[in-house]
Amino acid sequence: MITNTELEYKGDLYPTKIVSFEHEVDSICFHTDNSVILKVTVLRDSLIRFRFTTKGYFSNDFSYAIDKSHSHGYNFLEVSEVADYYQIKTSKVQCRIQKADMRLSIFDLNENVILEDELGFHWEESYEYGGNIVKMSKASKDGECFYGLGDKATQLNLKGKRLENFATDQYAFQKDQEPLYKVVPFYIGLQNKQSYGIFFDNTFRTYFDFCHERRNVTSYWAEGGEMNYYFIYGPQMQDVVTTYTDLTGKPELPPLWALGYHQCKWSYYPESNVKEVTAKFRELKIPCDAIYLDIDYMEGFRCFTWNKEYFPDPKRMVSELMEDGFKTVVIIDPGIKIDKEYSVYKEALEKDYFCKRADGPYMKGKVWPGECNFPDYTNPAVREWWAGLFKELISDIGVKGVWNDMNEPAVMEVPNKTFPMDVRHDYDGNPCSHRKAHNIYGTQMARATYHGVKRFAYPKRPFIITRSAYSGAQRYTSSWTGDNVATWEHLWIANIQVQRMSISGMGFTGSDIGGFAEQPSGELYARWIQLGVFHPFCRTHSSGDHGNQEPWAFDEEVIDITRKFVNLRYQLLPYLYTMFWQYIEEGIPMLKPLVYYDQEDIQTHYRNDEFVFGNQILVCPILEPNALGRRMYIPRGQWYNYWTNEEVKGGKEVWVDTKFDQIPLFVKAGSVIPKYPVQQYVGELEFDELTLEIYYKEGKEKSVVYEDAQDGYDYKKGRYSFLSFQTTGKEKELIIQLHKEGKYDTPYSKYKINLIGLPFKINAIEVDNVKISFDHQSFEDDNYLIVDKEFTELHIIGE
Ligand code: MIG
Repeated sequence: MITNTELEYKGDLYPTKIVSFEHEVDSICFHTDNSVILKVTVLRDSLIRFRFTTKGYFSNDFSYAIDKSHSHGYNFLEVSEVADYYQIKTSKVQCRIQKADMRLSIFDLNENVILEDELGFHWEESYEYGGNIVKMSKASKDGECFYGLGDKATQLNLKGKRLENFATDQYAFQKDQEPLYKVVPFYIGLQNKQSYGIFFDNTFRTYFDFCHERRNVTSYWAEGGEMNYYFIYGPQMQDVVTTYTDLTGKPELPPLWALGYHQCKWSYYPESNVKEVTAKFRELKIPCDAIYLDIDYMEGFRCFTWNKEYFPDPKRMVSELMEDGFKTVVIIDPGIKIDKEYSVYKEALEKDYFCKRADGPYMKGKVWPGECNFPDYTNPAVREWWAGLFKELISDIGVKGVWNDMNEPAVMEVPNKTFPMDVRHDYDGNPCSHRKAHNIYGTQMARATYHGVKRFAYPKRPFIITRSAYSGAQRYTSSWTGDNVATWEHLWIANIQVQRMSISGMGFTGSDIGGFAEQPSGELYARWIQLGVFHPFCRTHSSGDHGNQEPWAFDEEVIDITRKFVNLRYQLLPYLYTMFWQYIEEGIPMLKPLVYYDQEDIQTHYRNDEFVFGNQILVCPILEPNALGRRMYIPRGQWYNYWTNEEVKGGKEVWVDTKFDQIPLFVKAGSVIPKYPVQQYVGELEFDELTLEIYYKEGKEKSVVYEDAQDGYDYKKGRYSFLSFQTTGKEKELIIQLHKEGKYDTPYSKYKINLIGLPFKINAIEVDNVKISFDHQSFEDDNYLIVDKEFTELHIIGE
């Protein structure tokens, strides 16, 4: 294990002087005297890969994280040589590699340093395991800030922190606890208002030190494998994140119901209990789309079996739930019970699909079912077999989603909580030990699960959720933040974790609302649901050890608050779906931390609590008991208080009054916010109007709305509806121009338009240059207009 002295370690080795180089198409290789090779590959003008070997040759180039369909190709590439260094120039950056020591530095085209090696690449030979402990250090200036790295339970800006990436089942984790469930070795640096990113694609245990050990040094290292990293140039953080997300991949659209509210507990059983819970949601009129079955639905925790005493006829139950709008999601763990009578075990044994120890025996570990063997999901044949196991659950029984847990992988009653490190893995034909495969194990399980569920759910879309993940897992699965605790501090943590996941490419994430361990007060639960409805994945879950955590476990007031906020989420579904579409199309994070939203404004660099939901709604949770409001920062621009419609100018810290049934919410001036009516589940109602809430702004603003059939794959053939609204506000008029694309005809025929913040009294309204009859009185009373959806220009004219 590497300790704090990593940078001072005397036995560290360094590249010596460069003796030759060769340039082939997009790659340039530099060779040193002591057999180090640096291969620089220009993938895009703003995306450069650096790969080092100390052996004199490179091993097979293989990564689970990189999406094979990522965009590459550059506009400009020039390699040149001067006395002291080589220079690689693209249309965005120039990279200089010093001849004497292979240290490199990257500049923008105006000669501003973006990132520069301190010691640069160095390594320590690992006598214990073979190979190297590979290390990198970069110089860091005062004022530089750092973001990213996935699920870390610490402040958003990572400056001053040292973090560890080793997927771990971290029950009831604490603030600042390391390591956690997920591994995203990607960070964003922000220096001088310029952003860049580093993705260190190495699945061994990795560490990142952001000016913790030494004030002006940032370093990262791994216990094995290659020093292999990607440099991403911004200078906008937006561009860094979209480039990273493009490189590691984007998901397909989830079914719209997956963006509804989900209810979970460990565990709902027997069937009558499941039905009681679902019926109560309908009775109390709290919308809900999914109900979860945790491990007790199985026969002795054997995956792909049912406890027939609790669930005598799963197919009937699942279809009855479905009739009432509930999709059933079931848990599937990686541990397969060692049991000669159990078909899944027998088959895997016969086919030799379980992980083995270095000397041959199958890896054995205790989890819920008792002693288990574990499929090697890094073997493509095993993944294919695993996918096939979902046939009955999905095709026959009608389960709609699968929840993968314990896939760090977690093992009970052993000090390291996981597999022994000598366990062997196929690693898609690159055999290795668990040291290399550990961090990727959960992702490969979720990947196999995804392919199975997708195959059998077709032509509907699959839904998968995982606890462990490595970069790129977003292509297959959503995720949650694991076993949190019902405390106010954990509400703060959840808010940051989900924002951080969002800018780390894995946006479809949420926390266990209310907390998994322990019991929240009604107040804490209410504050958590008020935040949770603004998280891409929205599920209440609890361990069930301390009583119930359904909304009705709390008093009337909390039930009403829950209903109010879940209703709001269901109204905002078209808005949420649109941001999901921007995520899958362009890699744009669904939640935008303030620093991402406006990096030029240094006030945002250390903010944690506020974030922008989608593009136009500013959310700030209440994170303390007994609050009558809170202080918060409103980013630059014009905003409206969602509750009062009062206008506020941003760029300052303000106090916002709120009642218990509110949190600070602001809408960006000029926005067109689409809303559906409240439904108890997605698709419950047919409706003829799309509500548009239009917030007046002097000047222009653009808003978009994406819709499709809400499930299935027709959207990939162009059957979607994409509306872009351009609003232009003037002193005495408001113009709304609408442009449509796509072949999907939305089922409604009208817009119900709500005009907010008009600074003038309406005199006349024109739709495509034709005056429409307009009843002042009814507008004053109800405050909305009904307009046929086919318009292209709506003109509101003041008196
Ligand atoms: O060892 O399946 O994080 O959500 O309810 C505990 C039981 C196993 C941990 C998961 C949690 C789930 C629980 N699981």
